Amino acid sequence: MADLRIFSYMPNPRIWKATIAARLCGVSLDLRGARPGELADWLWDFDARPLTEADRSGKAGMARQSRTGFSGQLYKTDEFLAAHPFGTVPAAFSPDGGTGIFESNSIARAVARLRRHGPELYSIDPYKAARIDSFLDVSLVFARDGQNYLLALNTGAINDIIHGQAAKAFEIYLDGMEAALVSGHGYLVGDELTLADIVFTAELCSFAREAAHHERLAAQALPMIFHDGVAASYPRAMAHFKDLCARPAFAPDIAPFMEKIEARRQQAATD
Ligand SMILES: N[C@@H](CCC(=O)N[C@@H](CS)C(=O)NCC(=O)O)C(=O)O
Repeated sequence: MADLRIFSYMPNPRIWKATIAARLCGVSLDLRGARPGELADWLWDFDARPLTEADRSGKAGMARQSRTGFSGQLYKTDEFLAAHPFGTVPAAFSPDGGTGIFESNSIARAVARLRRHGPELYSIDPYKAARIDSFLDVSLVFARDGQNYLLALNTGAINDIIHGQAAKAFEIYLDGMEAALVSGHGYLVGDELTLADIVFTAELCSFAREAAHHERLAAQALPMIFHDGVAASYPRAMAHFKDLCARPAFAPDIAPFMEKIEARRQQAATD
């Protein structure tokens, strides 16, 4: 039996926080899910699975209006909503299904706490652990602005106000990360890899998905925010990101994804 079950659409940079930590710490994960468009045809439950005809006809009460990132109805069981009161994915569960863990940063913390070997990604020193939390909190604030931006790009609701808010959020986030790396210790917290670095990497990957919408941006004469030139403004933060992306625990999730993003950026540059 796996140490933790996670239900999500895939690929999803938010679950990479957990998968990267799990590779480093010897934690076993049971990942369940499908591509984003397919999750409307799944039963959202501890025992998440594609819907059967019986699910659809016999349990209409499970159909709930989606709120963020999905349109239409999603089939969530009462048990799922008891474990996940905000009804979101990624949704993690203890092996017996008794405990729901939501918010991708908290799921990553759970993995670090379940550590069997390897690095202490969520320090045993209370001050350091709290500092890691500080980075996770600013990352969540950034993620929220990034999510608004990406959803607006997805639905075509993008405008210069939403773009401006995302650009500001990106600048504030990277300014802080650049400043944190000035100390020269090589990591965001102390001189070893922690969840702060993992979450930072995953959030930048998430934001990088704007490149998939370069045509929509171009149609409104809006520039890409996370473009190649960003490295000149934030050399430490971007070097850290690049270094982490290439590491063995990160690359299985990130390398294929960033290759596609890079191709989109090149395409945007030549369009
Ligand atoms: N901050 C959350 C974001 C989770 C979230 O917003 N999930 C959306 C998909 S992007 C969702 O599950 N929506 C379900 C619904 O609309 O009912 C995290 O990092 O886990």
